[in-house]
Order: sequence, then C-alpha cells, then structure tokens
Amino acid sequence: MAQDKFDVGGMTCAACQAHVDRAVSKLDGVQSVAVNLLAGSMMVDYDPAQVSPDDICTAVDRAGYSASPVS
Ligand code: 9UX
Repeated sequence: MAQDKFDVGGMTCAACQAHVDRAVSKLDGVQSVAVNLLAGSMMVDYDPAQVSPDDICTAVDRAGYSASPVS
C-alpha cells in the first residue's frame, strides 16, 4: 500500500470536497481518501498495483477539479 499527498485545485465549498472524495474513492485500488478543503490537498492510501497517481489525478480532473502529486 502506498500513501501520497496531492494538491487539489478548484474546490470552493464543502460539496466540492465531497465530489473529489467520491471521484477518488470509487477507483479500484484506493483504500482511503482524506480531502482537506481549506488546504486544497488530499491524502490517498492506495495499492500501486491497481491504481497510479496519474489515474488518481485523472479522476479528479474528470470530476471538474485539478490535482497533482506533491513530491
Ligand atoms: Mo460548491 Mo463546488 O456549490 O464544484 S460544489 S462550488
């Protein structure tokens, strides 16, 4: 299992936070998601054999927000 932090752009209200949480949570291989609205970030626990940081960012983009890994 891997844990990574991502910057998340475009969230302006609590419902945005829920949208991002749901979009990432539903990916196969994602174990847990913690989205921080005020910080504009999220922590994701995932199985790297099933899902990649790129897949996670793409899911956030498709939900209408933007994400990039924090390295
Ligand atoms: Mo809040 Mo976010 O009304 O896309 S849901 S701004």
